Amino acid sequence: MQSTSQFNQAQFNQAQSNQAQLDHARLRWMTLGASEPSADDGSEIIQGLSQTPKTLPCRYFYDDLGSALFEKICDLPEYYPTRTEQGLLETYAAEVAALTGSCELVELGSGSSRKTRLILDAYSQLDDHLQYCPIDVSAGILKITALDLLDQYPTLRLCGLAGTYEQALAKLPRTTPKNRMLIFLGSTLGNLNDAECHNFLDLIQTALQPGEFFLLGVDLQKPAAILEAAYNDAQGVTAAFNLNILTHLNRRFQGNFDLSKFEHWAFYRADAAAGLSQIEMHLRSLQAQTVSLEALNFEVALEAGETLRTEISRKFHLPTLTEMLENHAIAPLKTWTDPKSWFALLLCQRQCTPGVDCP
Ligand code: AVI
Repeated sequence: MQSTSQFNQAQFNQAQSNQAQLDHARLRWMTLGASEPSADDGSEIIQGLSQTPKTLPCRYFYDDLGSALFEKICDLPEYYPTRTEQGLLETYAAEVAALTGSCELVELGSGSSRKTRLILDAYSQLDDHLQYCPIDVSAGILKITALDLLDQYPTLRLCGLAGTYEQALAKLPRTTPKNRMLIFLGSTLGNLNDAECHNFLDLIQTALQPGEFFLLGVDLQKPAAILEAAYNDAQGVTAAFNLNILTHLNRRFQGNFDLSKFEHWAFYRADAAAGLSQIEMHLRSLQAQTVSLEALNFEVALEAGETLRTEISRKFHLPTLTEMLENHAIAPLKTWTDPKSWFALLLCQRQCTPGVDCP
């Protein structure tokens, strides 16, 4: 997922009114891709709804309400990933910093700054002039985080990049001779399919020089009952989050999805032969219906019981993940897991590629 992170409407409004403060002396700001064709032109939606099985891009979860619902999910008793990763960072962030030494920190999908602060605190011990570059598609959210962090860390220099990972990684300025560390937490890697994952790791490989670092948080394979509970919480927050994608599409593309005609469905698909180990979230059509998205001049017919897949959330097997990273010249230096081995934090280092960036 391209995280739009976890903020509510009030914080978003505050960010808008904080616009004037953006000329802060320690802040550099870049809005990327304003002149490029929008990734939000609806073509991916038409494509997803025209294929079998039908799919929707999971980034449409994250309008303001979706982001607030995701924040709630992170605190649910059944949703263990956020608190488990946070525990790993509380315990090991200082060790990560000691292993890499002082670095320029670049966070992809900067998300809630709760986890970021643990990393900044650890690197502040090594460096009086920390440089932190958060990247997020939501400029409003990024501004809130930026101004908040600049307040809290009096010597921090911050470089906010509002845009997609692709845009930001391609244009990331080198402003310091320090090593770079790219940070990608929350197991958002799991929301990418194989091809997307491959493209994403290509970008990481290109954005790092040999010897530089990649800090990655991933959710691991575990019994189906634990996984399915995490995506079918008792309070129904995940169901509301899933259904909200339809509200977002209705607003964004003048659609007429009727939420009462869909139900949330999440299950774990483990198929060793197909190399699949993933939670799938779907919306099941409760009756035969035709839905239109007027702004896209598009109609889709759904059968009773047919589903729209809204998200995959892959659950990783560490040796397989290591192989995939190594295929992109990114080698894990050290991996930490929690006592139940539910979640992993990997500190990786960019290797040189013979013939490309080393002899
Ligand atoms: C953002 N992403 C890593 C979450 C996940 O677990 O795949 C999104 C989510 N979907 C349902 N609950 C949480």
